[in-house]
Amino acid sequence: MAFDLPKLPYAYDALEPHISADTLHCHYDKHHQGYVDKLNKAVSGTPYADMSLEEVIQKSADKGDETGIFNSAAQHWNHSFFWSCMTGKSTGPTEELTRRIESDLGGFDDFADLFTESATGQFGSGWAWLVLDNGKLKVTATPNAEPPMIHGQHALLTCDVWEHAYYLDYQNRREEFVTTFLKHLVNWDFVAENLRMQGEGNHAAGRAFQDAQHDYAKKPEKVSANAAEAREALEGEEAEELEEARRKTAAGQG
Ligand code: MN3
Repeated sequence: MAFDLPKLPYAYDALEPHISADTLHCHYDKHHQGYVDKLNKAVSGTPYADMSLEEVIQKSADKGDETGIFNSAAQHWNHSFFWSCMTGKSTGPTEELTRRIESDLGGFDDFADLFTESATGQFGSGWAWLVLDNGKLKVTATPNAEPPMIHGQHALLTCDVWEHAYYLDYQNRREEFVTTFLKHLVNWDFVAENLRMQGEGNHAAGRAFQDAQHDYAKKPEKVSANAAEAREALEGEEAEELEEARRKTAAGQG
């Protein structure tokens, strides 16, 4: 099964004046499509061709001779996630998010400073993230294609700080791009949904939600239905297995 480019969740000009249609055409049509094409070519005829995108990323990470596959797969995942992190109708963080940002990061202004510092402090190409790490919110930056999942963290929000993400609109002013992103472009409903689904800290919810994220990129109204399905899945057999695993971990056997 070939990997495909998810549909952009908005029109090319929906993020103007903060991100131009020219940037989105170049970034989505050329860069993201390029990663998908390279990935399909590289996995063709290999065991990777039958894996989910997340499995390809986890299994190719840290394998020296599979760097090409890892980079294309991770960049495909990162970009699919990044498109959903933005909206032309950005509001502020939800109540729950505001509370968590306050308790884990000291408040929204501290979070914004930290996120901007991480994004501008990332030398060369990479990504700035808000992640859930061991149940706590954390701000990080990763180099090149690296996604938080390879460190066992759940991505909640990201900003692409490769030059191709902002150079047409902001030239070398990365900081201005990132502060504009935080102020005008973040889809806080998407971030809140990520927090709600992954806060369980378990594999099944994480996987089900990642599927939902792909659907979200294709069809925004479907995300709630998929999130509900993910929660229901936890009430069946998987929930029992997870409970058993949790008990073992708590007893120090896990
Ligand atoms: Mn990019």
